[in-house]
Formats: sequence, C-alpha cells, structure tokens
Amino acid sequence: MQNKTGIFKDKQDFVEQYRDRCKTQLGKEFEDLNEHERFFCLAKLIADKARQTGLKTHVKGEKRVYYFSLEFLLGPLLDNYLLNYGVRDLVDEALKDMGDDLETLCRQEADPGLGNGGLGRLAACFLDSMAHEGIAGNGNGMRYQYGLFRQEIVGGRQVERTDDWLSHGYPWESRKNESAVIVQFGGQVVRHEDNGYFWFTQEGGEFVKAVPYDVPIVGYGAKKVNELRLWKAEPSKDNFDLDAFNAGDYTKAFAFRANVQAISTILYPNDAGEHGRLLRLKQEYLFVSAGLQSILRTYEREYGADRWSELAEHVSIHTNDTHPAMCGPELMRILVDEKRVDFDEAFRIARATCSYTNHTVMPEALEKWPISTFRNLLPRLYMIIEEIDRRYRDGFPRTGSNWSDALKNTAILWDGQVRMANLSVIFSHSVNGVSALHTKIIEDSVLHDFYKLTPEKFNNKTNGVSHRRFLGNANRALSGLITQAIGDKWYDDAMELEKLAAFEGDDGFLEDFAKAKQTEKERLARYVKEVTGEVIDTSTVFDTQVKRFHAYKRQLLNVFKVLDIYNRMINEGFEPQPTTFVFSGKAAQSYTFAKEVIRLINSVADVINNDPRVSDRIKVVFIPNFAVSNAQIIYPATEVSEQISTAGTEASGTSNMKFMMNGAITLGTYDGSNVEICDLVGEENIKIFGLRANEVEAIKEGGRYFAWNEYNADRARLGRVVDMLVDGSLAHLSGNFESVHDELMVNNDQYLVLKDFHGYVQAWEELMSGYDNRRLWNRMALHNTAKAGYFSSDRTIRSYAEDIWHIGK
Ligand code: B1N
Repeated sequence: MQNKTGIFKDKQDFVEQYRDRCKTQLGKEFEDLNEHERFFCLAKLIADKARQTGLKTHVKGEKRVYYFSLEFLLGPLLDNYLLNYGVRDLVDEALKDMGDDLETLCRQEADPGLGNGGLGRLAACFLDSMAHEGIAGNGNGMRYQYGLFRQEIVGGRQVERTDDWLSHGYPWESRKNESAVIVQFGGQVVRHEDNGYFWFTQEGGEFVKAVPYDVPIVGYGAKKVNELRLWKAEPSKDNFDLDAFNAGDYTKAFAFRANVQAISTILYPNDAGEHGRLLRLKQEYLFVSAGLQSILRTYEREYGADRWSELAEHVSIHTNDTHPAMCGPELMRILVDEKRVDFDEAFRIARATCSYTNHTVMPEALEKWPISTFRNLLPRLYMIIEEIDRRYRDGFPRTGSNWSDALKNTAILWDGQVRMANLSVIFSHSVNGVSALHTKIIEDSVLHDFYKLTPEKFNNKTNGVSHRRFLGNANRALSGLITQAIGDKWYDDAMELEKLAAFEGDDGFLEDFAKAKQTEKERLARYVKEVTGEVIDTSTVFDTQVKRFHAYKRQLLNVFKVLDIYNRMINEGFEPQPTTFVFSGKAAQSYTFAKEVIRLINSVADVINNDPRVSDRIKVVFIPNFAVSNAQIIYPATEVSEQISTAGTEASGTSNMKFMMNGAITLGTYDGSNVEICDLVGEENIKIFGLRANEVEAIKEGGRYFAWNEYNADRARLGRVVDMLVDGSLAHLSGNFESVHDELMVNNDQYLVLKDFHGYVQAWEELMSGYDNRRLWNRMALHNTAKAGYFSSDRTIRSYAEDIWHIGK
C-alpha cells in the first residue's frame, strides 16, 4: 500500500514536517541531533499523527471491546506504523535524501518487555488486528517501570539485568492526568441502607492513584487508531502521612509512597506459575479496577447514568487468561455500590459483558489465592465473590452420581482458596481455548465439569499472529518478492498469500524464494557475530528453537538430538546435513531446571564449536536476550522450526506460525497449533513425530512409564547422551548437570524426553535428507508461506468479534 492514508503529501512534505518537529521537540536542527534524538522526533511526529487519526476514526455509538491483559509485548512500533500508514518507502527515501537511514533510526527504539512470551505477544497482535479490522478495541494493562529482565550469558549461565526501558523516554505514550482514578485496598466494609436498598463502602485502608498512559495503536490502512491504556500506580495525596512528616519521621511518611509505587514497578517474570504473592494480586486488582472505572465513566458520558442494563450491548470486556479475573466481581461492585443496580441484575450484566480465554493446562499456572490474603486486601470484592459462590452452590443441579465432585471442582471457593479459573468461567458468557486440540483438552478434562453444565459457553479460537509485523516488517527480502508476484493486497488480507501456490512449479520463482532466505540468513549471521562474536556458516541449514525455557517445551530433547549427532559423527563417521542449531529464550529467575538447560546448551556449544572434528559441519549458537526485536531477525532466517513440546502441553504456540509464514518447515509433535499447521500444509510439507496427546495421557495414567527402561533399551546412543550430563564430557565450562540428570532419571522424566528421543532424531534425519533436493525443499517452504494466511491474527480477531463480542460486520 503506497501512501493512501495521506499523512504526508509527498517526500518534501514529510521532510518539512520532520525538520519542524526536530526544532519544536528538542529545539535543535535535524543536523545537530544524534541518532536517538532523530528517532525520537520521528516517532513523536508519527505518534501525533496517530492521535489525530484516532480522533477522526472514533465512531459514536459503536460497540467497544476492552482487552484486559497483564501483558502486552508490543515490540518496536516505528517501522510497523510507517508500514501501516503506507509511508514506509516514502520515509525511507526521504531520510536517504537527508543523508540518514531508516533502519538505523528504527534500531534506536526500545523494545518494551511488558510481557513474558506468547500470551503477551498475542495481546499485542490482537491490538494490531482489531485496529486493522476496524473494531473499536482498546487494550488495558500495566505500565511496568521495568519490563522482563534483560538476559546476559556469563560463563554459559543466564544472568538477569534490569530492563530500564523508560530511561530515554517513550515517545509513543501520553500521560493523562485528568483520567486518573483512585483504587482502594484494605479497610473495613461498611453497610448502608436506603429505603430497603443495601450497598457497601470500604472505609480506611490504602488509596492508590492510578494514572493512565495511552499508546496509540495504528491499524494497517489507518482505518482505525485505537488506544492501549497502561496504568501506573502513584500515591494519592490523601494518604500522605502529614503528621509523620511534620513530626520529622520522614521514613514513615515516605514508606507509603514506596509501597504504592512498587505495584507498577515490575512485571512478574514467570511464563506460567508464580502465585500467592501479594504484590501480584495488587497489580491484578489495580489494572482491573482502574480500567473498569474508566470504561464506565466513558459509558456514562455516552449513554447516560441509567442505562446499565444494556451495558453488554455496547461494551465487551475480554480477559486474557485469569490474571484479570476480578473484572466480573469489580464490575458488580461498581454497579451495586456506586450505581445502585440490583445485585442479580448486576451479576447478569457482568456475565453478559465479560469473556475469558484460557491459555494453559499446566496445573502450576492455575491461579489460586488464600482466602485470608484476598479478603484482607479486597474485603468488599470478597463479599461479592462469596455471595456468588453461595448462590452457585445453592443452585447447583444435584443430579447424577458425581454431582458432589462436579460441585467441588467448579465452586469458586474451596480449601481456603479463591480459584481464579473457576471465578473466570462463572463470570463469563464465553470461555475459549487457543487451538483446536487445547480447546478439546479443556472441554474433556481441565474444565470438564463446567463444560458438562454449560457446553454452549465453550468455543475455540485458534491463535494467530500479525503477518504484517512478522512477515511484512521482519522479512524485507521475502515480502518484497511476494509483493512483486501477487501485489500488495496480502498486507490487508493474508489469505491472498494462497496465490503464491501458483508459483510452486515455477523454477525461477523458487530460486528467488531461496535467495530471499539466503539474504535473511546473512542478516542473522551478522547479528549473531555482533552479539556473540560467533561466525556462523550461511550455507548450513538454520535449525531454530526460540521460546521461553520450560521443561514441557523440551529444549532438552533438542540438546539430546544435537549430542547424539555429535557422538555419531565421532564414533561412527556419521555425516549429517551441515547444520547450525540456533537457540534463544529466557528462563524465569527462580526456575532452576530451565536455567540449567540454558547452561547445558552453552556448554554443548562450547564443546562442539571447539571440536575441529565436527565444527565444519555442525555448530550450536545461543542468542542472548530473546525479544520481539531480535525475533524479527531470527524467524526470517530459519529453515527448520523446532516445535517439540510433549503432546498435550503447549496450548497453542505462536512461533510455529511466525516461522511457517517465513517459509520454515515445522519439525514438531502433534501438539497445540502444530496439528492445524499439519492439516493446512499436508503431511508432506511438515515433519511430525512422537507420541500423540492421548498416548501421553494413557502412559501417564497407567503409570507405565519408566525412564530407566528407555535408557536400558538403548545404552549405546540414548544412554550415552544421558551419561554425558554427569560424566564430565560437558563440564569444562562450568561443571556437570546433575540436576538435569536427576529430573530425567530420578524424577522419571515427566515430559517424556527419553520416550520421544528416537522418533525425534529419526524425523530430523529424514527431514534433512530432503534438503539437498533444493527444488523440492524450496517448494515445501513456499507452500508453507502460501498456506500461512489462516494464521493471521486478523482471522482470529474476526472470529472473536463475531462469536464472542457479537460485533456485526
Ligand atoms: O499463551 C500463548 C500460547 O500460544 C502458549 O502455548 C501458552 O503457553 C501461552 C502465566 C502465562 N499460557 N499461559 C501463559 C503467561 C504468564 C503468566 O504469568 C501464564 N502463557 C501461555 C498464547 O495463547
């Protein structure tokens, strides 16, 4: 799309506006600014345009969606917004004329790490797609002062450093003092009565000021500019202890300040887990309460103060996992206590307005809070939850033989705990999973008792990703080629990519496709050199696994494969396809096993890369600090996409989609969205191996799995690899890997690494044996790109809009 949005008439118009902006923003001429200042002024200019477009594209009376998420992993915005405004080429050329370079300026942008991984990035893709689809869909989240830690690798180990992403200012945000609200914690509940109507207030406790910072979200074609509202916690003046201050007790007077600010200081760094922390509960309530207060304020302005019963017709509140689960009860609290809506009616409204997405089946990620903690912090909310739970139990159908188990599994309060998943289901009219397999698993097991009660609530929404960012922005070489072949409509409608299938028999095109891949491999090689000092050979296959480190994702299985290849090269003269094994990803600070696997990869890299017997054929690299910005260099360069979680554990996965778009072949288990990738591309264009989800379940239930049996059945290869963890072979850099060994051999290998080992290595070899037939390989790769349109988050969002938010098109 070339400059159809008209934010700049032409190059000259852009140059004038930009030069002008440099002067007004920083009081200097363009020529006198450093790289970061030049980036900053350009971003400020575009941010202002975005806010203006936002005002123009706002339609009175349209239904609004609010996407509540504790995480939004936005990534750098400048290049994406220039693309979405259709002015990327214009700005690129104009900057060249000015002696500058767009890519250099884009590299100055901080990558805000306001999320852990897939869940946070999904939220960001959804914002992009809602704006593109013309939906008035806003994000509601937290403005953490420090995002997810920056990862450094020191002596093979992960070291965490503070991510001070705001240190140079964030050009996209604007602080809205006038929209600040007060959020209350603790205190006593006081009952009021007026003509038979009861309501409650909370007296005393902490008063926290929540101040919103808005980031404009520009959709492709600028049909809509929405807003992401991020909340910062600040002390409210009512709470400053003036008596203590006057008495000279500054420590006491300022302690409250520090306590309050702590709420929005840091993102919890766990991709799944980390519960029971009071500060986390405070974060969850702060952004829920502040978001709802602000939404209802807008609603009241637009529709008046007496139309609460039709709230769900005009507003949808979507909760990204259980972290915003308090939306339902908080909405009820405001309606009952502040708007004088009847309790039953308030519950009906809350349920009709709220919907919930489940993102994981891992038991450790299901949030629960001790009742005592919850009640002390949020006494009025707890009362509402208790009453809804009581009514739920009262009305529970006592039929069938298992009704008491079903009630026990579905009640909100149990065993002294508030169960957030049950709270989310009971307060929602829709519950969805994130891939076909995952939805089936929640219906059949994790939330089975709810599913039996209200099957109509449950639905699947297979995840998607922004193809504009992960193909359009990330892969300049391939996106240019695609546009040459089929025009640029694919930015708007990813299903247009299907048209590439017509080129699958075109030798010239297949060669160009391979050339684009080569260009991107060289770009990654430069990046790897820059950040690790390692030189990688771009004529080898790039085989990549990048994602959070977690036992269920089985990076360890990948390492086992690499070690087995290494051993066979040395002992048997095995000649594998020359390959560079790329790893990247972070582990939660407190997750010892995952951190040990990172150390293991770096140790294996150290051994293999320094062994001249193998180093001309295989190499291992660990790219530090995986984030959206370097992900955009890694996906385009990859040829084999490793998606090897134990079947039934990865809810969806989204890197599988990003790789596929960029023409990588998936080597994976039948898990999460891999299943749907397989359906789309056909079995001949993907490599699936390993146990199926039902087989995993059967093995686990039957108690029939013994890691030692697997070890004993193949001492020569599998046994050898297991032994290497502890026999000193890999200890050179920083010691053996006893705890990893014990996880497998003492804790009986919970994720079946040993069980899937042979199937995996064999699948890898079969896949790689096809690489030399480059024509066929390129054809497979092109076929993957051609079929990837389905995995655009535009498709996902249209489906949410229709089925869950009931937005007519
Ligand atoms: O959400 C992604 C999925 O593609 C992944 O399969 C899934 O693992 C991921 C607690 C989570 N599930 N749960 C989380 C994140 C942070 C946290 O504090 C849980 N992340 C996922 C998108 O659907």
